[in-house]
Amino acid sequence: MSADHRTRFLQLALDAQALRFGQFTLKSGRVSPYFFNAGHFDSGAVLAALAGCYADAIEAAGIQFDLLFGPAYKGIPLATALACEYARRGRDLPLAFNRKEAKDHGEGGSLIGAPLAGRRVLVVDDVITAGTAIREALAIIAAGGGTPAAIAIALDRQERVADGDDRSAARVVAHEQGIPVIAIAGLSDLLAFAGESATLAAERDRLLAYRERHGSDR
Ligand code: OMP
Repeated sequence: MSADHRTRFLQLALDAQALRFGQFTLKSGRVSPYFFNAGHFDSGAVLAALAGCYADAIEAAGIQFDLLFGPAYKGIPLATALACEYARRGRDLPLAFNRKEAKDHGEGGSLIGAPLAGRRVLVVDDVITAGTAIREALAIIAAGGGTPAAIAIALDRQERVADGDDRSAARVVAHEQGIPVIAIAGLSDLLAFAGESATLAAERDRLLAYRERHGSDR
């Protein structure tokens, strides 16, 4: 039996240097002791292993959906790898993504791939901090006539949606949209993982201090 998808994912992210420790200024302006960059899942074997982690997390959540959507740019290879993983597991799912640039010739429009209309859409993205990127993706799906079924992300940073509001961004998005947010792992899993690793003791302390300041367990 292979390890739990959380542990497999965190080890994979560290090995691929998709998960790094240091000092990083986030889109929100918060200064974080860690950063998750899904662009470092940059080979076929690594993406295939990552897709296995997404599929396990999604299966454990037991949700119903019939199309995979990868928001540009980072979500595109993630949703594509996941579609291949589902095909390997015996389920051939339609796949769609968007382009960021407007196009006025050729096939036109900002949506590429299978039509969204009338389908229950699983959004596949990398990370949620304050929820801004995922809200943009949901608006694109609604404009395409799809119905969001759930959001699958690799990492939930489990941060407060705003200073002074204790709720987590993922929880607020889930509540607003009435759909689940499924994460392969969250900051709490990263803390547990770091707690079992002698080499990550100092990082764990910095993660704990960051969670104290910006984290949410609601
Ligand atoms: P929100 O839009 O605030 O949810 O943040 C998600 C986006 O932040 C991602 O799509 C990235 O552009 C970026 N980001 C990361 O990729 N990794 C992190 O660990 C943190 C962030 C971030 O800036 O918050």
